[in-house]
Amino acid sequence: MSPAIRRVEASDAGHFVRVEWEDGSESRYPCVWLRDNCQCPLCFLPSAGARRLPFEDLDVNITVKEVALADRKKVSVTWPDEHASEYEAEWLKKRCFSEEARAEMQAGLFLPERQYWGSDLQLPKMPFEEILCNDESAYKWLRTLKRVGIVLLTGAATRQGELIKLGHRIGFLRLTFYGPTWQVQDKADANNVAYTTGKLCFHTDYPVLHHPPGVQFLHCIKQTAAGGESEVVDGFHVSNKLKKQNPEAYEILSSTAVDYTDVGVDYCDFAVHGKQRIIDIDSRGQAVRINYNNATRDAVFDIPAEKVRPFYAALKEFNDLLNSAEHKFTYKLKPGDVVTFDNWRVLHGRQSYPSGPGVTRHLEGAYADWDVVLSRLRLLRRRVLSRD
Ligand code: OGA
Ligand code: NM2
Ligand code: ZN
Ligand code: ZN
Repeated sequence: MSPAIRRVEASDAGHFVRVEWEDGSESRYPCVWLRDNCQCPLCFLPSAGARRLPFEDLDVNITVKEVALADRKKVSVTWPDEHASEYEAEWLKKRCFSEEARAEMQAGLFLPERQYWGSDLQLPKMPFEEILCNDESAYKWLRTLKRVGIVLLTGAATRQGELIKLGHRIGFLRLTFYGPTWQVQDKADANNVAYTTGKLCFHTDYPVLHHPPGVQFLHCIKQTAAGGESEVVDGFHVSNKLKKQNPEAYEILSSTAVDYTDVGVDYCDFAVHGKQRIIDIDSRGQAVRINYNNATRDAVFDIPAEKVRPFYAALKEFNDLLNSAEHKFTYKLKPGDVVTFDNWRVLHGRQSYPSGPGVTRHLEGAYADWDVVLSRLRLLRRRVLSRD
């Protein structure tokens, strides 16, 4: 149901258009924004859903000449140069500048809701096959992945290539220097600590990249009898705890740029260097990405010597909280399991396992970007919700 308009008028010396809705509420639209977002074919290309109007042609001090209401569903504006614009009621309503309306729109676009967890995690599980062929299941998968940060898919085949199917399901995978997909197994002259039988302490993958992969998939093809258990921890939940318990440590970790390095050969040769804050925060101080891999943290450290020990002390506090029994969740992947998780939020690790003759444990891994995953989520939501 589109909302009806009761009245429109120019206000603030023609710098705003005021819309009074049928329910008595009102919205105020700045004229520069209205002119910028004229929907006429000269100013807007509907087939691309994009603006044609060059910024150079926009008068940032523009005022309306005339504003009128057409059958309570359309606002028409005439500008001083006689250019005419029309705006649908529903289009305007969605773009209302009130704090509540903006919060609602942003929540719908970016799904910021978080369900924090600790050792009590009820690991969400769904059949692999189902999310490939059923839109509702795929939608639920991605919603849960965003809200909880981890979903286990079960019943995949125990051979390579299953993650390529997941890639096609969302759109495409993220290529990195380790290849389109990569094989986690014990390798001679390993180019990464992940490719040994050693323990992997809690980490996020690839903080050396300035845009680390948002989502990670790990498909268990073969699992060792002894060892090799997986561990996960909610990095956002632990960050909140750290902020409360030790604001100084939180301040250090959320402000110090840490150098990361990764040099070697895999998909092609690489010499990657990057800088990241271990706890990345938004303008309100909330953690939005964890960038922490102790293995690739560089010996090069671009801070004054006096600040080094306080930094290590802060990291120790964070690392201890990550590893506390209260926060970490332990499980063991079975062949055919695919764990999918938010690599910006969830830190993961694995127990060591005995090095065997031959390959005793084999995971195939792949990355995706949150932009791609959220894009698929929005399209699935539209399809699923318009069905009933
Ligand atoms: C990795 C990793 C987990 C595992 O390859 O980065 O975290 O269980 N692997 O081997
Ligand atoms: N692998 C698993 O940051 C990292 O080096 C994570 C990446 C090798 C693709 C490991
Ligand atoms: Zn126009
Ligand atoms: Zn990893």
